[in-house]
Amino acid sequence: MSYETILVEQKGAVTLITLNRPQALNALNSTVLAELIDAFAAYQADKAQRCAVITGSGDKAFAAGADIKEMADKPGAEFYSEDFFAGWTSQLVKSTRKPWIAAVNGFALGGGCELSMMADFIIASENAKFGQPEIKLAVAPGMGGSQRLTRAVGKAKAMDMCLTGRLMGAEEAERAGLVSRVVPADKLMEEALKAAETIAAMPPLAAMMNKEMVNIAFETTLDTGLLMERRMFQVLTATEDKAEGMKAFIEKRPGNWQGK
Ligand code: CO8
Repeated sequence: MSYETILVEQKGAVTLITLNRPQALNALNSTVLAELIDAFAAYQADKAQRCAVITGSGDKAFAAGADIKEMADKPGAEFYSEDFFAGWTSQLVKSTRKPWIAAVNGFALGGGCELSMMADFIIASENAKFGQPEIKLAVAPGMGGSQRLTRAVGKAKAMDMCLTGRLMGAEEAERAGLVSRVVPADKLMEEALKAAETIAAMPPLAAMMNKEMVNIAFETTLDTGLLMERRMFQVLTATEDKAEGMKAFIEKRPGNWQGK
Protein backbone atom coordinates (compact mmCIF):
# COMPACT_ATOMS: atom_id res chain seq x y z
CA MET A 1 0.00 0.00 0.00
CA SER A 2 1.45 3.38 -0.92
CA TYR A 3 0.66 6.52 1.01
CA GLU A 4 0.91 10.25 0.34
CA THR A 5 2.39 11.43 3.66
CA ILE A 6 4.12 8.41 5.20
CA LEU A 7 6.46 5.65 4.05
CA VAL A 8 6.04 2.09 5.30
CA GLU A 9 8.75 -0.56 4.98
CA GLN A 10 9.02 -4.05 6.40
CA LYS A 11 12.50 -4.96 7.63
CA GLY A 12 12.18 -8.59 8.61
CA ALA A 13 9.73 -8.64 11.52
CA VAL A 14 10.00 -4.86 12.06
CA THR A 15 7.67 -2.33 10.43
CA LEU A 16 9.36 1.03 9.85
CA ILE A 17 6.94 3.96 9.45
CA THR A 18 8.43 7.29 8.36
CA LEU A 19 6.52 10.58 8.50
CA ASN A 20 7.25 11.99 5.07
CA ARG A 21 6.42 15.68 4.76
CA PRO A 22 9.95 17.08 5.20
CA GLN A 23 9.05 20.36 3.49
CA ALA A 24 6.59 21.00 6.36
CA LEU A 25 8.91 19.48 9.02
CA ASN A 26 6.59 16.44 9.00
CA ALA A 27 3.66 18.44 10.42
CA LEU A 28 0.72 16.20 11.27
CA ASN A 29 -2.45 16.81 9.26
CA SER A 30 -5.65 14.79 8.79
CA THR A 31 -4.13 12.78 5.94
CA VAL A 32 -1.15 11.81 8.10
CA LEU A 33 -3.53 10.65 10.83
CA ALA A 34 -5.70 8.62 8.43
CA GLU A 35 -2.63 7.02 6.86
CA LEU A 36 -1.01 6.26 10.22
CA ILE A 37 -4.25 4.63 11.44
CA ASP A 38 -4.25 2.46 8.31
CA ALA A 39 -0.55 1.58 8.54
CA PHE A 40 -0.70 0.75 12.25
CA ALA A 41 -3.84 -1.38 11.71
CA ALA A 42 -1.94 -3.33 9.01
CA TYR A 43 1.01 -3.72 11.39
CA GLN A 44 -1.28 -4.92 14.18
CA ALA A 45 -2.99 -7.45 11.87
CA ASP A 46 0.18 -8.95 10.36
CA LYS A 47 1.30 -11.83 12.60
CA ALA A 48 4.77 -11.81 11.03
CA GLN A 49 5.36 -8.19 12.16
CA ARG A 50 6.43 -8.05 15.80
CA CYS A 51 7.59 -4.48 16.48
CA ALA A 52 7.25 -1.08 14.75
CA VAL A 53 9.39 2.04 14.67
CA ILE A 54 8.11 5.50 13.78
CA THR A 55 10.47 8.27 12.73
CA GLY A 56 10.52 11.48 10.70
CA SER A 57 12.11 12.01 7.29
CA GLY A 58 14.93 14.52 6.90
CA ASP A 59 17.41 15.36 9.64
CA LYS A 60 15.59 18.38 11.04
CA ALA A 61 12.38 17.08 12.56
CA PHE A 62 10.50 14.08 13.86
CA ALA A 63 7.40 16.27 13.58
CA ALA A 64 7.06 20.01 14.25
CA GLY A 65 3.50 19.67 15.46
CA ALA A 66 -0.06 19.47 14.26
CA ASP A 67 -0.35 21.23 10.89
CA ILE A 68 -0.91 24.89 11.76
CA LYS A 69 -1.90 25.67 8.17
CA GLU A 70 -4.70 23.09 8.35
CA MET A 71 -5.96 24.49 11.67
CA ALA A 72 -5.57 28.22 11.00
CA ASP A 73 -8.92 28.84 9.25
CA LYS A 74 -10.91 25.97 10.68
CA PRO A 75 -13.99 27.17 12.58
CA GLY A 76 -13.92 26.44 16.29
CA ALA A 77 -17.25 24.64 16.17
CA GLU A 78 -15.77 22.09 13.75
CA PHE A 79 -12.92 21.23 16.11
CA TYR A 80 -15.60 20.26 18.60
CA SER A 81 -18.16 18.64 16.29
CA GLU A 82 -15.46 16.51 14.60
CA ASP A 83 -13.82 15.83 17.97
CA PHE A 84 -10.61 16.94 16.25
CA PHE A 85 -7.53 14.93 17.34
CA ALA A 86 -9.66 12.17 19.01
CA GLY A 87 -8.48 9.55 16.49
CA TRP A 88 -4.88 9.75 17.63
CA THR A 89 -5.71 8.07 20.92
CA SER A 90 -8.95 6.23 20.12
CA GLN A 91 -7.87 4.65 16.82
CA LEU A 92 -4.08 4.72 16.80
CA VAL A 93 -2.89 4.22 20.38
CA LYS A 94 -5.73 2.01 21.65
CA SER A 95 -5.80 -0.27 18.58
CA THR A 96 -2.07 -0.89 18.46
CA ARG A 97 -1.56 -3.60 21.04
CA LYS A 98 1.81 -4.66 19.68
CA PRO A 99 4.94 -2.68 20.66
CA TRP A 100 6.17 0.40 18.82
CA ILE A 101 9.09 2.74 19.36
CA ALA A 102 9.51 6.41 18.40
CA ALA A 103 12.94 7.25 16.97
CA VAL A 104 13.10 11.01 17.43
CA ASN A 105 15.42 13.02 15.21
CA GLY A 106 15.36 16.83 15.58
CA PHE A 107 12.19 18.70 16.56
CA ALA A 108 9.34 16.89 18.29
CA LEU A 109 7.05 19.82 19.01
CA GLY A 110 3.38 20.09 19.92
CA GLY A 111 1.63 17.17 18.23
CA GLY A 112 5.07 15.79 17.31
CA CYS A 113 6.07 15.56 20.97
CA GLU A 114 2.63 14.11 21.69
CA LEU A 115 2.97 11.48 18.93
CA SER A 116 6.39 10.43 20.27
CA MET A 117 4.83 10.00 23.74
CA MET A 118 2.09 7.75 22.27
CA ALA A 119 4.81 5.22 21.42
CA ASP A 120 5.82 2.65 24.04
CA PHE A 121 9.17 4.37 24.44
CA ILE A 122 11.32 6.99 22.79
CA ILE A 123 14.88 6.69 21.54
CA ALA A 124 16.21 10.18 20.82
CA SER A 125 19.12 11.41 18.79
CA GLU A 126 21.47 13.91 20.49
CA ASN A 127 19.91 16.73 18.45
CA ALA A 128 16.31 15.93 19.46
CA LYS A 129 14.28 18.80 20.91
CA PHE A 130 10.96 18.25 22.63
CA GLY A 131 8.41 20.94 23.35
CA GLN A 132 4.74 21.84 23.84
CA PRO A 133 4.82 25.40 22.46
CA GLU A 134 1.08 25.58 21.69
CA ILE A 135 0.65 28.44 24.16
CA LYS A 136 2.50 30.69 21.69
CA LEU A 137 -0.36 30.03 19.22
CA ALA A 138 -2.90 30.86 21.92
CA VAL A 139 -3.95 27.22 22.22
CA ALA A 140 -2.80 24.28 24.35
CA PRO A 141 -1.79 20.66 23.78
CA GLY A 142 -4.65 18.74 22.13
CA MET A 143 -3.23 15.24 21.52
CA GLY A 144 -2.21 14.27 25.04
CA GLY A 145 0.68 16.61 25.86
CA SER A 146 -0.67 17.96 29.11
CA GLN A 147 -1.44 14.42 30.31
CA ARG A 148 1.28 12.14 28.91
CA LEU A 149 4.07 14.70 29.39
CA THR A 150 3.04 15.29 33.02
CA ARG A 151 2.99 11.56 33.70
CA ALA A 152 6.41 11.20 32.05
CA VAL A 153 8.34 14.13 33.55
CA GLY A 154 6.20 15.31 36.48
CA LYS A 155 4.38 18.57 37.17
CA ALA A 156 7.33 20.95 37.44
CA LYS A 157 8.83 20.30 34.04
CA ALA A 158 5.46 19.79 32.32
CA MET A 159 4.20 23.15 33.63
CA ASP A 160 7.47 24.83 32.68
CA MET A 161 7.28 23.49 29.12
CA CYS A 162 3.56 24.15 28.59
CA LEU A 163 3.60 27.64 30.14
CA THR A 164 6.88 28.97 28.70
CA GLY A 165 6.88 26.93 25.48
CA ARG A 166 10.58 26.25 25.99
CA LEU A 167 12.19 23.28 24.29
CA MET A 168 13.86 20.41 26.14
CA GLY A 169 17.01 18.91 24.66
CA ALA A 170 17.72 15.19 24.46
CA GLU A 171 19.94 15.04 27.54
CA GLU A 172 17.43 16.81 29.74
CA ALA A 173 14.66 14.62 28.29
CA GLU A 174 16.60 11.50 29.24
CA ARG A 175 17.29 12.82 32.75
CA ALA A 176 13.62 13.67 33.17
CA GLY A 177 12.47 10.21 32.05
CA LEU A 178 10.83 11.29 28.82
CA VAL A 179 13.16 9.22 26.63
CA SER A 180 14.73 5.86 27.34
CA ARG A 181 18.02 6.35 25.44
CA VAL A 182 19.96 9.11 23.68
CA VAL A 183 22.20 8.09 20.79
CA PRO A 184 24.39 9.95 18.27
CA ALA A 185 22.33 11.31 15.38
CA ASP A 186 24.03 9.09 12.80
CA LYS A 187 23.29 5.99 14.90
CA LEU A 188 19.62 6.73 15.61
CA MET A 189 18.03 4.40 13.08
CA GLU A 190 20.57 1.65 13.66
CA GLU A 191 19.90 1.74 17.41
CA ALA A 192 16.12 2.04 17.08
CA LEU A 193 15.95 -0.85 14.61
CA LYS A 194 18.25 -2.94 16.80
CA ALA A 195 15.94 -2.34 19.80
CA ALA A 196 12.92 -3.20 17.63
CA GLU A 197 14.60 -6.40 16.40
CA THR A 198 15.30 -7.40 20.01
CA ILE A 199 11.61 -6.94 20.86
CA ALA A 200 10.54 -8.67 17.63
CA ALA A 201 12.54 -11.74 18.67
CA MET A 202 10.66 -12.00 22.00
CA PRO A 203 7.61 -14.25 22.48
CA PRO A 204 4.83 -12.11 20.95
CA LEU A 205 2.07 -12.72 23.50
CA ALA A 206 4.48 -11.88 26.32
CA ALA A 207 5.52 -8.71 24.47
CA MET A 208 1.90 -7.57 24.15
CA MET A 209 1.16 -8.38 27.78
CA ASN A 210 4.27 -6.66 29.11
CA LYS A 211 3.18 -3.55 27.20
CA GLU A 212 -0.37 -3.83 28.57
CA MET A 213 0.89 -4.29 32.13
CA VAL A 214 3.08 -1.18 32.08
CA ASN A 215 0.27 0.88 30.57
CA ILE A 216 -2.13 -0.27 33.29
CA ALA A 217 0.19 1.39 35.84
CA PHE A 218 -0.94 4.76 34.46
CA GLU A 219 -4.63 3.93 34.63
CA THR A 220 -5.30 2.40 38.00
CA THR A 221 -4.50 2.13 41.72
CA LEU A 222 -1.45 0.18 42.94
CA ASP A 223 -3.59 -2.60 44.45
CA THR A 224 -5.64 -3.10 41.28
CA GLY A 225 -2.52 -2.86 39.13
CA LEU A 226 -0.72 -5.48 41.21
CA LEU A 227 -3.74 -7.77 41.01
CA MET A 228 -3.95 -7.35 37.24
CA GLU A 229 -0.22 -7.98 36.92
CA ARG A 230 -0.54 -11.29 38.79
CA ARG A 231 -3.55 -12.31 36.72
CA MET A 232 -1.75 -11.48 33.47
CA PHE A 233 1.32 -13.38 34.64
CA GLN A 234 -0.94 -16.34 35.40
CA VAL A 235 -2.53 -16.10 31.93
CA LEU A 236 0.94 -16.16 30.34
CA THR A 237 1.82 -19.33 32.25
CA ALA A 238 -0.90 -21.10 30.26
CA THR A 239 0.70 -20.35 26.88
CA GLU A 240 2.67 -22.83 24.80
CA ASP A 241 5.44 -20.23 24.57
CA LYS A 242 5.85 -20.30 28.37
CA ALA A 243 6.36 -24.08 28.30
CA GLU A 244 8.84 -23.65 25.46
CA GLY A 245 10.60 -20.68 27.12
CA MET A 246 11.29 -22.46 30.39
CA LYS A 247 12.27 -25.72 28.62
CA ALA A 248 14.61 -23.78 26.32
CA PHE A 249 16.24 -22.11 29.33
CA ILE A 250 16.87 -25.45 31.03
CA GLU A 251 18.18 -26.97 27.77
CA LYS A 252 20.42 -23.88 27.26
CA ARG A 253 19.05 -23.05 23.79
CA PRO A 254 17.05 -20.15 22.30
CA GLY A 255 13.26 -20.42 22.49
CA ASN A 256 11.23 -21.14 19.39
CA TRP A 257 8.14 -18.93 19.76
CA GLN A 258 4.73 -19.80 18.30
CA GLY A 259 2.69 -16.88 19.64
CA LYS A 260 0.34 -19.39 21.28
N1 CO8 B 1 2.48 23.17 10.80
C1 CO8 B 1 2.57 23.50 9.51
N2 CO8 B 1 3.72 23.84 8.89
C2 CO8 B 1 4.83 23.84 9.64
C3 CO8 B 1 4.81 23.51 11.02
C4 CO8 B 1 3.56 23.15 11.60
N3 CO8 B 1 3.44 22.77 12.89
N4 CO8 B 1 6.07 23.64 11.50
C5 CO8 B 1 6.85 24.02 10.47
N5 CO8 B 1 6.11 24.16 9.35
C6 CO8 B 1 6.55 24.55 8.01
C7 CO8 B 1 6.85 26.03 7.97
O1 CO8 B 1 5.68 26.78 7.78
C8 CO8 B 1 7.80 26.11 6.78
O2 CO8 B 1 7.02 26.02 5.61
P1 CO8 B 1 7.28 27.10 4.42
O3 CO8 B 1 8.68 26.78 3.96
O4 CO8 B 1 6.22 26.74 3.43
O5 CO8 B 1 7.17 28.42 5.04
C9 CO8 B 1 8.59 24.81 6.90
O6 CO8 B 1 7.81 23.93 7.72
C10 CO8 B 1 9.93 24.98 7.57
O7 CO8 B 1 9.72 25.62 8.83
P2 CO8 B 1 10.51 26.93 9.28
O8 CO8 B 1 10.88 27.75 8.11
O9 CO8 B 1 9.71 27.57 10.37
O10 CO8 B 1 11.83 26.25 9.89
P3 CO8 B 1 12.77 26.87 11.01
O11 CO8 B 1 13.99 25.99 11.04
O12 CO8 B 1 12.96 28.31 10.84
O13 CO8 B 1 11.97 26.66 12.39
C11 CO8 B 1 10.63 25.43 13.97
C12 CO8 B 1 11.70 25.36 12.86
C13 CO8 B 1 11.19 26.12 15.21
C14 CO8 B 1 10.25 23.98 14.35
C15 CO8 B 1 9.39 26.22 13.46
O14 CO8 B 1 9.02 25.68 12.21
C16 CO8 B 1 8.20 26.16 14.37
O15 CO8 B 1 8.17 26.83 15.41
N6 CO8 B 1 7.15 25.37 14.00
C17 CO8 B 1 5.92 25.32 14.71
C18 CO8 B 1 6.06 24.58 16.02
C19 CO8 B 1 4.73 24.58 16.76
O16 CO8 B 1 4.22 25.59 17.17
N7 CO8 B 1 4.14 23.37 16.94
C20 CO8 B 1 2.89 23.21 17.61
C21 CO8 B 1 1.77 23.22 16.63
S1 CO8 B 1 0.16 23.16 17.39
C22 CO8 B 1 -0.03 21.53 17.88
O17 CO8 B 1 0.79 20.69 17.59
C23 CO8 B 1 -1.20 21.08 18.69
C24 CO8 B 1 -2.26 22.07 18.67
C25 CO8 B 1 -3.36 21.67 19.62
C26 CO8 B 1 -4.58 22.46 19.26
C27 CO8 B 1 -5.77 21.93 19.95
C28 CO8 B 1 -7.04 22.34 19.19
C29 CO8 B 1 -8.25 21.51 19.59
